[in-house]
Amino acid sequence: MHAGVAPGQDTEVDEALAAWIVDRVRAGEPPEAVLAPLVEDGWSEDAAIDAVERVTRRFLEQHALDQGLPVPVRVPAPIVGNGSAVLDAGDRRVHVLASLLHPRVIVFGGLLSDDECDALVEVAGKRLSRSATFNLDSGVDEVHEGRTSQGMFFERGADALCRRIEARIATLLDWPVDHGEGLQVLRYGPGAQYRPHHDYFDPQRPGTKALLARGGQRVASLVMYLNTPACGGATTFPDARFEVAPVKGNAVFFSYDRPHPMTGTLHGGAPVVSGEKWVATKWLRERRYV
Ligand code: PD2
Ligand code: ZN
Repeated sequence: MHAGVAPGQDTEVDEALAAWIVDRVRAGEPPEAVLAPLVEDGWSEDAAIDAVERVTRRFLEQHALDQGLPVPVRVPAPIVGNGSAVLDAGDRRVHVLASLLHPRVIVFGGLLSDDECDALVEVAGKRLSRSATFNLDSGVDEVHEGRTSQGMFFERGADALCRRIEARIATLLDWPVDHGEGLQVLRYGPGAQYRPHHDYFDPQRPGTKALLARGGQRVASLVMYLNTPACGGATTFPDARFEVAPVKGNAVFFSYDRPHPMTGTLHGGAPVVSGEKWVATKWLRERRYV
């Protein structure tokens, strides 16, 4: 079968075995097919999984470095067993309405109740100001014609409602509450939009270092729709030619395992044609966000 594994041997992976694992993974073999021969050779299932994950991660890291690309990191993801359409988010069951592997995008149904949406709009509505964009060259927030919404930030854990939603998101995405930024609420009036952008911080820009010191990169975004606009306001993913219609209580999640356009997560908020659009955005960081 392959070299380097003696029966009963548990966690040692020699070069020949590592090369065999990488070959199988690169050939697109499913995880079971890579694990089975190891288990047959006397590995425990846990040790085999650990070895395959370790070798694969090391290969991906080296491959990224060789290509001059940022190294991929672990990202938030719902625990989806057997393609289930309903997920347990702790205090609420959330539907999976659509799922794309590349870019990694999931549309959730019923993440927030109508009352929760209304309450966020009510509280945030009193504290809105014109949305700014952080300029990574100058290090200051600036108003930008590509972003014509109004918005405000809650501190993480600001009130009972924020804490409840944060805990639900943490359960749904299997990512600790303390790795998340506070909720941002945005209001788009007629004609307002958010031109396509990436949510991660560009590693090449001078202002990025200071932002990374507070919890590392952003690795995922969750845009929750707090109302259903009369017309327009979809969240668009131009690379995937995919757009998500804003529907009250639903949400679109996307993750990016490295700060690079290859993740395909360029996205924007299309102009609102009539009515208004309200969203709450949650950004998740690699590490504890302080
Ligand atoms: O409101 C949206 O649809 C949207 C689109 C793109 C929000 C964000 N980005 C964001 O908050 O980052
Ligand atoms: Zn965005």
